[in-house]
Amino acid sequence: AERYDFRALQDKWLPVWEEQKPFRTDIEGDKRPRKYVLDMFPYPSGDLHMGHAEAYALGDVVARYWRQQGFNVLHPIGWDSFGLPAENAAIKRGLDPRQWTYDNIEQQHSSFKKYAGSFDWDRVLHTSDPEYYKWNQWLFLKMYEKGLAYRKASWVNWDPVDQTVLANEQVLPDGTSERSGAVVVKKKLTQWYFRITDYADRLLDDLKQLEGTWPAKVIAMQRNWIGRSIGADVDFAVEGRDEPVTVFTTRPDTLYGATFMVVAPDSDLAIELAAGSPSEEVRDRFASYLAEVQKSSETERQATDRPKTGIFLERYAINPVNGERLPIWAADYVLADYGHGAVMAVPAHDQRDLDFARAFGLPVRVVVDTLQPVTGVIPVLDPDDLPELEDLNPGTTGIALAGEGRLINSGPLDGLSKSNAIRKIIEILEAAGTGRPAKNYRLRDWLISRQRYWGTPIPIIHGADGQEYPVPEDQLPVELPPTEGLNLTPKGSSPLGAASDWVNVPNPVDGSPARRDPDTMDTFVDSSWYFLRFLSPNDSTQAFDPREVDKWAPVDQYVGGVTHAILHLLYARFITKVLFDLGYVSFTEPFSALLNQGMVLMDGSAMSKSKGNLVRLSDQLDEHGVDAVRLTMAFAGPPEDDIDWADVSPAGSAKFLARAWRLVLDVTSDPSVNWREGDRALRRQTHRFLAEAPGLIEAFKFNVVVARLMELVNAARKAIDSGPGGGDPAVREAVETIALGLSLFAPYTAEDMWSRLGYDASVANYGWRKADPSLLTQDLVTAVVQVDGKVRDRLEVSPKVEGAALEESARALPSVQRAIGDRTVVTVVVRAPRLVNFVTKP
Ligand code: ANZ
Repeated sequence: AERYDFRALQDKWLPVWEEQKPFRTDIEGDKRPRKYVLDMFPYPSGDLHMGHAEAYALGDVVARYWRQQGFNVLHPIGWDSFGLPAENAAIKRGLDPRQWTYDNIEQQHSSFKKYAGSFDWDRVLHTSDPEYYKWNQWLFLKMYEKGLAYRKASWVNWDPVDQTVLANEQVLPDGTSERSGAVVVKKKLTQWYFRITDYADRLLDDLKQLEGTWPAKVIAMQRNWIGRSIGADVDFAVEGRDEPVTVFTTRPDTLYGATFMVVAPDSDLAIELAAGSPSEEVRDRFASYLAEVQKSSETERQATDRPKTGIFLERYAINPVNGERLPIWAADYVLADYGHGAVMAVPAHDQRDLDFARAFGLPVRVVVDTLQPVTGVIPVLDPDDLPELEDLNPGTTGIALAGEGRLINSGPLDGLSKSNAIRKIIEILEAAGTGRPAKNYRLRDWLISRQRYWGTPIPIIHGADGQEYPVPEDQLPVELPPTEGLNLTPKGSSPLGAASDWVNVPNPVDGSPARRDPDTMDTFVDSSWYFLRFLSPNDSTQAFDPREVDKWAPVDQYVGGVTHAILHLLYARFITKVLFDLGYVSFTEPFSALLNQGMVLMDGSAMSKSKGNLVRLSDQLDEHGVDAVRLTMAFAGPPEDDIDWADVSPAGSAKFLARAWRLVLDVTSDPSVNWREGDRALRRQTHRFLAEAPGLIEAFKFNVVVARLMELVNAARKAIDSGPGGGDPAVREAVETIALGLSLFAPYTAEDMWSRLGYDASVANYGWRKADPSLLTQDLVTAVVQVDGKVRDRLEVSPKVEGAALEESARALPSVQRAIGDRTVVTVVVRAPRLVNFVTKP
């Protein structure tokens, strides 16, 4: 007999799909409802790996499912092909980054095809193509016009290994670079930014629209990243300075408890205040402190368990409500680019301030009595056991009183609760012109310039007059110059600055000598809008075609790793809102639903070459076949969970696929059979699968669907071998259903089964069959009820009825009661579900 041979199936069907393009998205005249299913596009670093294999297998289940449900599905793929790894690889190997990038793309492209992703191969895009990045430049110019792209000098995260700036999002919690692993330092540079902070409220508030369709974890991460705080700005006059210093506080109610002020050492304010200090020693100590501070990361600076350091600047601020003189310190726990880079320190009620006050012997004044309840019932405690406020003195205990209570030592605020005190103090400050309500965000503007070659050139020309001149739109794209003669080795300024033919250009306004901006854009710009480009990838006249956008966008289902929970998703949400404001799209959220797949691990930890636990996808595919690997990914568990490759069995998957495939060899009926004549028990199981699988797929319970398929395969095999046989119409019906179900997970096997079952077109485009409701209700069987061996009645009962229940129902029948009369029942014979016999004697 024929054997299941996955290699033969792959060789047979790949060229057929290549030729027939079953997944080309028909654009004109297709009346089906549309679904846009998008997998996060890959970075072309080497060949596909196990992580890709998982992500794209799961995304493909969703795409194939909606196609099967009668939707016109757009499922595109492309490459996120600019970026540092290509450039670093190029430097190491002495290649052009283009060569490394496009070689890898070619390899991944053919691997993807073999992996049978149901992509529309006519829509491929690469972000490093000038035809693509031209539109990054267009987007930049649109944002520049609106003041959403701007340049400023500021302290930036600097990766000393890659010699480039990093976005905050690229600095790991331990202060190292996500890219190179180096400890990130601060450096002052003039850089391009996108004004994402203007959108902070909308980025936060619109998360509500995504509840239920995005993982709750991702929503929470976005919310924390944006980090909105509500409070007040308070102005403090500073002795010897004309302008007051403003601080942001979330606790203006504690203003009477402020005992000193702290400024961020790396803020312009601190530098100015130190320069104006009367003591030369202070100025020197400040300078060396600043140098020290610049070596530490923001995360380190905010760590609460770190000993507090700081310098007293010998300057004084005046508390606007009581005229007290507050010493001004510079300390690194205050950050330069949050709020105003300065805080009013209230050590009694803020732990960081308290740690600092205790380290430097500064006064602590309690202004909130946390023992006085604010609302609700007073706890019934023995008055003698009540602690005294003095016992809780933070100056002694070292524990700040952060809780609620009533205000004390606070003049007009005394006796008020926190929220009433906040309201009252803001009123007082506003009346005096020394304060106002304020909001702050953890989110900073998006730093988009990079001093590297392999990215989108920023379309700005710097005139000799120091002004910025946007490159006129009809001169886009500003193409990257060739690498010949350029040294790509990182050195802190862009290599493009040395491309003299490229960088020296006439001023677009008056033709005078001018220079191009040499920086390139963060590649997160490229990926912030690529989902729109897929809708008209070859349009040379616009970034995207609004008619196609109307048809397809936003993305119905986005699939990708949780590693992108913040960066990419936040930027894409931001750019979508910008495009909405500019009138280019009519929606404000790019991705209506999001599925995060887990990671593929090995023996409990992430795979890596250095750990020696790398499983090569190509080896797995050679050994088990594409379908078995894909099926294993779907069967391993809920998609959001990690898969430990040591715990799963691709060999088991391959065996199951062979068992399923062999069924077609034993189907001896032809496609014109009448289903209704088939074996009822097998039909019931088939139709239960048809009824349940769609809901399970939509709930992403892919593993459960695979388990049900395994049961159905067993049932069909049993029907063939020891039931009604391979000619029964129900066997054909079951096996066709198995092929339809398998087509979501194991496209080669399913396609081959389908064709052997007598169908010409691809199983992927056949559709789904509706379950017959009459086969979904439970069948009843007839139980015969006898008295002394004589049939007295019949009962319709479930085939699974229990003996006792059957006996009870039988005994309750009037016909049986009548037959028994006043005789005594001595024995009851019960053969559930078929028979009950009451044996009596007078
Ligand atoms: C006085 C105060 C009293 C504060 C109190 C808190 C508790 P979030 O919630 O993170 O927004 N702060 C303000 N600017 C800062 C900066 N640049 N670097 C470090 N800390 C800064 O925190 C806001 C609080 O963090 C502000 O409220 C301020 O301390 C501090 F019992 O002001 B608070």
